[in-house]
Amino acid sequence: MLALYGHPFSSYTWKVLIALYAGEVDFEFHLLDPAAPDSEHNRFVAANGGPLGKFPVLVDGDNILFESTTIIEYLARHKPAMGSLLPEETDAAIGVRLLDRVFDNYVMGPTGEVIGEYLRPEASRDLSRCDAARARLERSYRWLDGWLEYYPAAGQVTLVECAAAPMLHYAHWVHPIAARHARLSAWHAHLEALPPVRRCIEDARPYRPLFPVPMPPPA
Ligand SMILES: N[C@@H](CCC(=O)N[C@@H](CS)C(=O)NCC(=O)O)C(=O)O
Repeated sequence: MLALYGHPFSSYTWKVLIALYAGEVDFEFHLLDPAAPDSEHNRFVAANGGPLGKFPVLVDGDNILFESTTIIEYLARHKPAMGSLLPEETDAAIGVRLLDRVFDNYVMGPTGEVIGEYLRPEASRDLSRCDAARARLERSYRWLDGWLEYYPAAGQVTLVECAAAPMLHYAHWVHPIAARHARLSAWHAHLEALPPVRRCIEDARPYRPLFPVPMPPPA
């Protein structure tokens, strides 16, 4: 059976969970404990999560993979129920990979910068870095709103939705998606209502007090 090491509050863990839930594939979830670096699960990730011991990590028999995008590509190619996560056709697959990069780099990137700043001791925070990161997020929102004019917004779950849902979820907490981005607002609501995403949101709810940025998260 597949095994996934991760944490229910982690955006990149969600990304893979959404793929697994959408494909209705059986797997074991190995919960990491941020407070117990010496636990068996944490040590496994430290040893197998790449140079920096990051999660999620997927285990499929002898294959151990890290990097959420690579994990999803692997699942799409090796698990028949999950083939639709990545189109077979070359150019369609390139388009999906491009958007995956946009969500990781230009949505989660600045979101992580804001979160990272608030994780510093208050005396050493530089809130001007948060303003700059939020300005970059705003540019990403504007770009995505334009892109959505051409995207089948209510289509099936692919790598695009797996990346978009968690990254927009947390981005919206640090810099709310304004109503003027009408297509992005509507798509964000659509993503949050998808059953695999709903499940991640509910499973993460108990961990919300860990979120360091002082903004009441929307429901
Ligand atoms: N590019 C990686 C990013 C993974 C990542 O940043 N994971 C975070 C949790 S969301 C993590 O491992 N944090 C703990 C750490 O950095 O030590 C991916 O796509 O899987």
